[in-house]
Amino acid sequence: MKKLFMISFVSILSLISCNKEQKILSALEEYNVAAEQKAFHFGDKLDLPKDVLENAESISISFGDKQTDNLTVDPRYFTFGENRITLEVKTKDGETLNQDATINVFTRNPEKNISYDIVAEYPHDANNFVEGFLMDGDMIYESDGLDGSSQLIKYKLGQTLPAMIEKQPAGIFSEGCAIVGDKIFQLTYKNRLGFIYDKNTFKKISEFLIPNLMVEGWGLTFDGRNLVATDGSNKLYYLDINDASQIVKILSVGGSHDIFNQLNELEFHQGFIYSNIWHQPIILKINPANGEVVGKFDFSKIAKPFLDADTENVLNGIAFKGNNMLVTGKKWSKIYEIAAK
Ligand SMILES: [Ca+2]
Repeated sequence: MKKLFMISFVSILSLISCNKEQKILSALEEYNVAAEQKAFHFGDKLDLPKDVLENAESISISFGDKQTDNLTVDPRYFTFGENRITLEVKTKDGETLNQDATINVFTRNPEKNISYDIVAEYPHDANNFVEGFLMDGDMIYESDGLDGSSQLIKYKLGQTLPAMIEKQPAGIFSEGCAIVGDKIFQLTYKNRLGFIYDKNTFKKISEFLIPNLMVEGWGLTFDGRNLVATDGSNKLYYLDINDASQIVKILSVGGSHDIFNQLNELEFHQGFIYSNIWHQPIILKINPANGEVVGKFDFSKIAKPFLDADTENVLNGIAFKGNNMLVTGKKWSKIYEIAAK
């Protein structure tokens, strides 16, 4: 697991013209070393060293687009995960010292390990590099990736032969998909494009540009109001269903010990967002009210034979069949039906 308990201060602009300023800078450096193992939580004070506080006329935190003089990890300014800030220290001598810092914020409550039973297994076409996966009625809708084999398919759960198939041109690498009414939205990985298909005919209706703030296109789901997308970070991007190139809001996801930086395939179910993590056989249960990971499924055992065959054949498919979860992965020959305990 990726653990980032790091806080580092890098001096980018300073007027090291007197001892006091050198003292402040070395105090910050010492603080940096001491704080390296520290995990921050909302409400924590940024306990800057005495030498800094005593010699400062004022200290503020800049986030680039916003600023505060409250030295607290305030959720109005900080998000879960990595926060890149600049500390602006105005000394009593009238000098300004700017210090870049990274503050990593975690949830206070540990996520619950959710136990489960495997209640059924279904076949899955082992040629398919699954990137988007959902169930609607008794049909599975699936978006498969890789250049040259990207496609949108639908098939009845229990069968592998598609009832409908839309092969996509070489050069397109398809990613997550979601159904909104009679439309299927589909993301692409690095093509900066999304597609909208008619759910019933698979006829392409239109395209949209993936918002610039998203690094890449990864997972996609629909929460009943907005599309929700991932881009390989710990962020959920809420997109407008009437213009999916518009971001409605961004929510950072946080764990109690981990920064889950590679949220991938998604599914919204009964008020929660479920996400798997790229190259980890786990699925997170996320509270969309605040981004907290409240639960975690460990699918190491079912993922193992597929990963043994190829380390890229990772778990990457979450759907719901009633209250049971369906789980599959890239080039997996099976879909597992899971009942949470
Ligand atoms: Ca899904």
